[in-house]
Amino acid sequence: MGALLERDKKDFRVLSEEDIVFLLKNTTFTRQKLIEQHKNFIRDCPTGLLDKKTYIKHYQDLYPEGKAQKFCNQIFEKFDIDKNGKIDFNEYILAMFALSQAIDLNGEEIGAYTSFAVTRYS
Ligand SMILES: [Ca+2]
Repeated sequence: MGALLERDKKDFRVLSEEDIVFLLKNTTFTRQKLIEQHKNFIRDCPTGLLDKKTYIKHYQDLYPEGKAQKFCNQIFEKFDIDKNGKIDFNEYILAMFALSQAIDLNGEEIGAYTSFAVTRYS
């Protein structure tokens, strides 16, 4: 988990070889898919970090009648692994992988989060 813990000096806009190796080891995504996803992620999050406010706004745009705030807080906090208040690319990919494996979230949450992610980053 070194790539997740040693972050003080990290430039979150850059997808480093260390990040790629870490994500290849911890997910089933291919190198090409990671590079493609990173381009999309940076297009939407130029700093390389997705903050909760932006995440909630995107969700509200997609589901204007939903109760976005509470739902988004739960999902966001679950995937903000280092608890710095932002989701970086590694956390995003680990979240996408976890959701693709359908672990410990109920079906409704998986459906809604996946819809958000697929719309934004595919
Ligand atoms: Ca984080």
